[in-house]
Amino acid sequence: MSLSRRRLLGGLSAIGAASAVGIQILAGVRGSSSTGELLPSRIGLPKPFRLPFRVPPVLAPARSDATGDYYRVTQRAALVEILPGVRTPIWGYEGLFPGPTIRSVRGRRTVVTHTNELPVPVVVHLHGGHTPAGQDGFPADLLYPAGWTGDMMTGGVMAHGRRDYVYPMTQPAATLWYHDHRMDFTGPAVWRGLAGFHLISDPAEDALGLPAGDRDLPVMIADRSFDADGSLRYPSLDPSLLHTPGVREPYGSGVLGDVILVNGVPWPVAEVPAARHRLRLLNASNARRYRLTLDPPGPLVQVGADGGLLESPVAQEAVEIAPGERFDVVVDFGRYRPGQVVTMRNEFGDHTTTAVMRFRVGAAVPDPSRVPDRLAPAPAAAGPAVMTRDLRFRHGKVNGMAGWTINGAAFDPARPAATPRLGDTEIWRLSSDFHHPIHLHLASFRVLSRGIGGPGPYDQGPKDTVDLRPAEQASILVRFADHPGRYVFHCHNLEHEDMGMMGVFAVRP
Ligand SMILES: [Cu+2]
Repeated sequence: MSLSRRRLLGGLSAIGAASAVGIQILAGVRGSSSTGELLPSRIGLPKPFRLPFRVPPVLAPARSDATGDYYRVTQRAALVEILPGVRTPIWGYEGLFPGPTIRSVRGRRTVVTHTNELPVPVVVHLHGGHTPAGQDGFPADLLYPAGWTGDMMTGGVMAHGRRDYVYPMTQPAATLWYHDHRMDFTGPAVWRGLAGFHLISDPAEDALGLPAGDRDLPVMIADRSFDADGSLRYPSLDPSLLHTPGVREPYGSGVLGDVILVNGVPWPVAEVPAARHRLRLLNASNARRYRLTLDPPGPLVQVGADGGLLESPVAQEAVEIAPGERFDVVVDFGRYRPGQVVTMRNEFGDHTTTAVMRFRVGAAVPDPSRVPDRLAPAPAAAGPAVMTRDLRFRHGKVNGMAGWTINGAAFDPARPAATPRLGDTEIWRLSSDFHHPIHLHLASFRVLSRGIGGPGPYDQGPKDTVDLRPAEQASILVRFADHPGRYVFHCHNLEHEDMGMMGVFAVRP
């Protein structure tokens, strides 16, 4: 009785929000698993499963000392081949999409010196990092290109040409990623290629015996669309990405591409020996959600979530993954016979977006890996929550235009929506109108509940992004433990983020 009433009310409120903005948002949400609108490519697309899977190169440190490792990354424009025989201009870390993978070891400080050779300011955010505020990539802390003569934004910390991002790396092993986070322009900048993996390992994880080395595969899934000239198609109001933020309607609900890229390759094929592999699944799409399954069916044994290892492995039949989320899974290709083809599908897709990638299983080989029943200790008991905050993520007017709001307000870098005290534990009750994957910087959290039920099957372990579905409420338990200062939380549908759906929390020392 109460459940159906809740459902009815939830449905009504979603319709109410949509009717206020007309049919465009409804079109992006009706019967769909993502909030967004398909932007079709205007160029012939390759057949899936023709191109080899590749792993992004691992960046070597420029130098190391007793306590840390020092890296250099230049952000620059480049021409790359994504579609066979087609040149595509991108913006990339080291001119690559995805950027090079950075591998940190827990306890060793990591310093990344970023040089900006792009024609716009940039901000680097280490997504999932427990990072001091000044190093976190606050959206107004801009790194301008050297010799910049254009407008300058006030209210943030600025740098010219290059700056260091210093990461203490005191947190547990986890699959993190780094990407652009400039206020108002994150969506188009990430779409053009500014995203890469940053993996943290630690001795406790190494000792587990999980698949390692070339059986530990980062898998960045991102949808994109291509224009007739081979460029990445994106509906920016201002393609210079300098003055007017936002996208043309009907794409304000989110931009969905029709090409599924895995580590920058359309629908690739990986040759894998018949042994267990660890797949570090990352959804780096702007707005698309995926429901990933294997065909023929086989379990995706989840060992980790956004912020690190689960306490125990969980055999998932499918993985539902929203923008910003990571799922670490182990797939045992030893279950298949040599020569067999295993396809990773997206059950939320249609037409070209139902396929993700393929594995071709090779010969049986010795497999020393294992998936132990215990992966990580139970999380330290957080103190009792000192308060509960309600945060409502909804469509709304932003500067008189259709946009996205938190508790009715659009992003204002100068006005914190929350001021937790360092060390405090709080409950945040998040509610949605449409799909909103909500990401908190700085802190990992645990999902306590969804609606009147417990956490969902994809909410386990340490999280930094929770996938809210339309007209849903989730409660999360978060401890603001590591650093004081000014951080953001936001929807990781990047079009929503750019069009207002971001807030500041300031951790009081
Ligand atoms: Cu959103």
